Amino acid sequence: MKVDVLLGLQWGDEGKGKVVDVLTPRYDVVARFQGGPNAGHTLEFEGQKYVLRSIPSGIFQGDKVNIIGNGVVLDPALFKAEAEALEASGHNLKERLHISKKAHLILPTHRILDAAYEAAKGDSKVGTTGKGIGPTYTDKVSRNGVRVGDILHGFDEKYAAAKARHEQILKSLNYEYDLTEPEKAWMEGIEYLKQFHLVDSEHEVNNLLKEGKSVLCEGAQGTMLDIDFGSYPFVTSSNTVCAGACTGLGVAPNRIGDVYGIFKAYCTRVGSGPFPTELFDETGDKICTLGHEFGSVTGRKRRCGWIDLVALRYSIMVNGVTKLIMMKSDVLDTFDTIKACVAYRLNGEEIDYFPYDITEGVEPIYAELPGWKTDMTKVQSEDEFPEEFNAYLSFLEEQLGVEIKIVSVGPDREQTIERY
Ligand code: 2SA
Ligand code: MG
Repeated sequence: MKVDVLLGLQWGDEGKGKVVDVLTPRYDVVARFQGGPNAGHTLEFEGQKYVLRSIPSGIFQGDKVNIIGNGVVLDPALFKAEAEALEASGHNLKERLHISKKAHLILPTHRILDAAYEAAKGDSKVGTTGKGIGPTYTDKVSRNGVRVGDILHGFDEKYAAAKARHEQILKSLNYEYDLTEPEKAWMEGIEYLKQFHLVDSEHEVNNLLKEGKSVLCEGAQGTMLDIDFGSYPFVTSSNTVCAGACTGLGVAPNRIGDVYGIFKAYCTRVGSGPFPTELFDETGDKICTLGHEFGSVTGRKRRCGWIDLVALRYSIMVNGVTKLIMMKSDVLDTFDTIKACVAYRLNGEEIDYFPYDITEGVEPIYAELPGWKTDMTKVQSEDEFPEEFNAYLSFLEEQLGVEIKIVSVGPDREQTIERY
């Protein structure tokens, strides 16, 4: 069996939570491979809204195995809060959620370090989610991390050593903090975590594949936030691209099957960093309002702009996307004209590829398409698509070179149309 991967192709918040929830019934296993509580996957069904941060979206379907892979960073306190809320709404987690012993723990001091580093950056802040993501991955790579498996053996010493190191750094930064409450909640989280199946997830995933089980990997954030290929340094600290599923879960590259690439019919970004198609006018505000573009983790207003096909082509390339999924096209239902950035003008020269640096001198070149002016939220099948909407889809497919297989026309599970 193959492992399919679902990824965001823009700067996160493409609507992965919803799609994963639509796709999960087709898989036996759903796994997360990178990121941590900086993700916030919103799912809406039967009138209820849920936000998942660290737990895979397969948790809502009774019979799935859900895996938190080694590439994920886990905050036990936030995990406990998230898991208990799900348990309270009737979802049994303890049997169905398996956590890699190799996943790294976000310590209370990692969160404080995240804030301290941001404060020290002044005007060049990354605008992180403040969840301690960067410092935790830093410790992982510098071989100082504390892993989930450590809670079963020699934990106290490892924790104390890491904490002491962090406190030294915080002291040198003259950063004031109070660890009492966060540490108490965190230790409760550690005890709670012990009730779960802590596993060698690379063995588990490969054994499940051998048994003929199908696996869906659920990416968090987006390709443009990838530590290697994103708009560095305004990125997150993990590999959000498809290859991250291999390293973050222990599946070999030749095991990868379909790569689903999700994008919004427009573009958003939270936090700092370049965004060539960003709109600072009424159109941008209109997209923000109609699209409810506020972060699910920090509540921050998202920056909005037109779709950027130069960046999308780049994302499709580095991920090897085989199927595209377009989200939130209904947000554009009332627009007379819809713009799509097809090339950049970089220092006076027209380019159609994604350049090394997009911080300065990049100007979008737009194609304009007529809007469909139809309430798409009621549409139930592809046959009902207005002519202009079909023309928009064909235009995107031609520009991107991959077929758009799923179109979402509203927040509910039901408002998802498959194309053949
Ligand atoms: P961090 O906290 O170190 O990862 O922040 C670094 C940058 O990455 C951005 N970032 C995000 N941007 C958009 N969405 C994010 N999470 C989604 C959400 C979930 C998703 O909040 O709904 O789509 O997976 C996310 N996480 C990190 C952040 O703004 C910084 O620019
Ligand atoms: Mg989101």
